[in-house]
Amino acid sequence: MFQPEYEAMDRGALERLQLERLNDMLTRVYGAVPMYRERFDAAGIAPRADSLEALADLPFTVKDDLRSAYPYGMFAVPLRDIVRVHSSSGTTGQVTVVGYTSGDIDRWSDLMARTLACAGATPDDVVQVTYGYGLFTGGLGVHYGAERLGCTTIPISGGNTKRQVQVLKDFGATVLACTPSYAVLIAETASEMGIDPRSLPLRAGVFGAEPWSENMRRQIEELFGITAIDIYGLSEVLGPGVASECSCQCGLHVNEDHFIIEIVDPATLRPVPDGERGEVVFTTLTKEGIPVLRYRTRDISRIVPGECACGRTFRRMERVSGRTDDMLIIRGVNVFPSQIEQVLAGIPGVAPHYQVVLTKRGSMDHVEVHVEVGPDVPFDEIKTLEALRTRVAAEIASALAVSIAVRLVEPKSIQRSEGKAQRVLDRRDEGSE
Ligand code: DLL
Repeated sequence: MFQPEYEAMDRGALERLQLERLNDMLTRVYGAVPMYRERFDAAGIAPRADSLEALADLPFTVKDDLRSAYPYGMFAVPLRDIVRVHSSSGTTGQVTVVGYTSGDIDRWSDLMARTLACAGATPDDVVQVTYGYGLFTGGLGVHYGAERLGCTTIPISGGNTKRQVQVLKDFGATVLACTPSYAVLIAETASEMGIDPRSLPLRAGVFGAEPWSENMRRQIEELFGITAIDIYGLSEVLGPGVASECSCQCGLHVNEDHFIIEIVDPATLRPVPDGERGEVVFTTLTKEGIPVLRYRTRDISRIVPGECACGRTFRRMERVSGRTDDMLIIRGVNVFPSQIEQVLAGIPGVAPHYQVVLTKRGSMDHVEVHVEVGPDVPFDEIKTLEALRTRVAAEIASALAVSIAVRLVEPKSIQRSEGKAQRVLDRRDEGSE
């Protein structure tokens, strides 16, 4: 552990620390952020919590609040105290901007050092940081953590996949940090270059920034011969470093000394009991630049009940199955792309590249999953292909309890991403098929 004095803290002491930090945070946002002051005043409530349970009665923050305050309206300190800005990827609309004080950068570095240590990294490791550097939080976030832990850090950023492979090999990287979909592309590219990905010195990967399934994890572990660790975070709350798996791979420990996690029912917005799925909500306790109170992430997860064998006392959240924005409702059944991925990644003959394509057929929405066949499947053998298509459709129908049209497509025809993969393609406004 990087900071056992916090990571393995007694729960009672941790909750006292959370409450103290929560009240400090409430005082700060009430004093400095007009939106919060107005919200508390309008509701006639004081910016105080007498217990952690009282948090459930305080106002939420949503992405639109940050958009309305674009760019700096929700900062809680003067701009001269902000030493860095980042912004969210803007996949669901206008980007949002977040600011960090030097204290925030310092704490973020510690949290990312924790994350890497949680994944089993030590100062002896060589970390290849393939997340994008720039406004995206992934690159610089992992970078500062790797340096804080004392690892040898390779700041290669994303892209130029052949070079990634060459550097992995020549610089002897032992830990790879990138999105899981990019990890698959790196493995494929290595094979095309005549380099067996299993022959690389890599021993672990810290993958995140997009939803991925357990079967995809096993595939990546198999492709490279490594331990693949899930890391989670979002720019509005910090960036990476909010929660991460340990080597038990049984849920992501939330850094509860810096964030309070709640899981709420997206319909009633009331907290659900531990173990039940719902929308993840975070309150930052120590962020100075842009603290957020009860930020609704739109990510779906649940608290994993019980204690973890690793000795960390921070509660765990289950891997995020998807975002409410990406959830499809197909004939009344809620479906996340990651559930489709889980099925596909378990079927031999199909590659781990897929897209869910939405179109219009007359006035009806039509959903079709496009799945790449593996390189070893003869794409011109109609019978073989039809048998594979039928199997994929049947396995999806049995796992998801709803049937979805499946189209097999040629190897390499689905667009690859060097960052977050686009799993849902909405073509409904391109006219009827
Ligand atoms: O993706 C921060 C990050 C960078 C996390 C590198 C992990 C590694 P944003 O661009 O603001 O920040 O996107 C945040 O990405 O709300 C989730 O929907 C999704 N996401 C992030 N990590 C995971 C994960 C970064 N491990 C949004 N599993 C979040 C599933 C994830 N979804």
